[in-house]
Amino acid sequence: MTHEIVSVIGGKQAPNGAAYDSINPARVDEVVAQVRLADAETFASACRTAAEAQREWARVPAPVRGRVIASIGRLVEANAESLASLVTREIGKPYAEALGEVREIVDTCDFFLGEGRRLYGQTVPSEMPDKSLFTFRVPVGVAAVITAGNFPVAVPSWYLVPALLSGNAVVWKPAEYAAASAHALYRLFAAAGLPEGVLNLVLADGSATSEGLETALAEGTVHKVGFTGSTEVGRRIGELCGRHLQSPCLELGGKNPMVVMPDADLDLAVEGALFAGFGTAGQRCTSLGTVIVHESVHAEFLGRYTRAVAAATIGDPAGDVLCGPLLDHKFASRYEEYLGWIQPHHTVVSGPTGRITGDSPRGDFSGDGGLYYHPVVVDGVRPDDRLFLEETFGPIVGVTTFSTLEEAVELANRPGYGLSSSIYTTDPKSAFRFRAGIGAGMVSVNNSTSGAEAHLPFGGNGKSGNGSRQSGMWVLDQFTRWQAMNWDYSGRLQKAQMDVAEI
Ligand code: UN1
Repeated sequence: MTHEIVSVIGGKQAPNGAAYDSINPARVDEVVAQVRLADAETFASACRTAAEAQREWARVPAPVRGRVIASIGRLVEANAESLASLVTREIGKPYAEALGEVREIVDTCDFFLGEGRRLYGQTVPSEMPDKSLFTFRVPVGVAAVITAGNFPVAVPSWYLVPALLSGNAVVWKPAEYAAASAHALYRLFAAAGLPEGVLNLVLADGSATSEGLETALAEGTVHKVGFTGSTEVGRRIGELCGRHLQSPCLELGGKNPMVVMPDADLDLAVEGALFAGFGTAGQRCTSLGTVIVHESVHAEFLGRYTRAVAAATIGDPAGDVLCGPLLDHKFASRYEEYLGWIQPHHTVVSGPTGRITGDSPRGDFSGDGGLYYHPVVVDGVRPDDRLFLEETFGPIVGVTTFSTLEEAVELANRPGYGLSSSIYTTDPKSAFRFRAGIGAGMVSVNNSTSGAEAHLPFGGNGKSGNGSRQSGMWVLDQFTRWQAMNWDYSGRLQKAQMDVAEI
């Protein structure tokens, strides 16, 4: 069932380029789609097409644009199973999670369809009589949206839906290894009645994208870049945008801590650490990096955690498993490098590390032909260790101990990321003190570091992003700009600051 997919610009298939095979990471010999990768000029021309189409789209009343968003939500819902199956097949995400991911698109549409009838501006009192002041949200223009493949359909929708709703056109560049899922989502968006050129899909590699983006920024055909991916690439995009006086919306990596207090419900904490560490094979930007556990419950927590990890289901993501394969070859080899950080003096408490070949330890599946890795728990990770400081993007969790909450907060902040965080405690004082001290954009209490809901602000600080937020109403500040209007009906020239009425 291999099919070829190409970029779609202005509703038309774009010229073919270099070939790329998107594979099924559970069976690496299976090609899910043959992708044609566009060159830099094709990316730049998509931005020109979008800029042209955006003028008309911005004139469509926002409530009507909201109706298109409603149709997108309905279409995605009606095709949820097939889209989720494709996501599972292309990136190895367990089916239940893939279905949840599709659900997140519907949630996002549900939230924004009504925003078409709001997009509120304000009326503001003037310092002068017979004069009214207003604010309006205006679209930025064209958004270039560049997304990772670990959430190949939900995270793109966090950008696409609000950007389109608020009157922007979009050029979307998904990850090559998730191109088929992206293409399927693009088709659902297009089928909902978006005019041609308002949403364009460009399948391209990183270097063509950065070259094309540079041209578009210089030509003035891109006005906002939304990027989800690594800190390293985010930094390059930030530099590129900065040269053109633009601030991108960046959602980058994480090294997300989970603090376990002495009064925590340990079974709950173990369950949370299992899902956060090994769900999505540890490949969420919100995945758990390090458990920071109070020294008095460390031994008990570790015992229960390692037993839970040993019993976790790994295997074919089409089935009911916690942990499937890694996303693709590139991620697998990078993760193997990370595994190389584990020095002889590290204490791996979970059993074997590395690729699962042949029958799994429990004999319930064969790892042959898939990018499956053993889940790894390392105890006694020191705060100056790479394993403590750097994002690993794979199924590995470090464990370390603390004695006071202040120390736990200090450890939790130390890696310099700031995306998600979590504390397990039954004492509200500890929860609020942790919240106040942590540098992360998101804090969970008695819940996993991953699994944010679609209508809260999602995003990070430090190495996790530039403080911009996706999701919920906050993302509108990324895709609209405030325009101020004053209207003087006094019939004379009233000068601000100079003609202020006396009391
Ligand atoms: C990501 O990995 O880029 O909070 C996003 C979560 C998901 C989104 C993760 N809703 O884990």
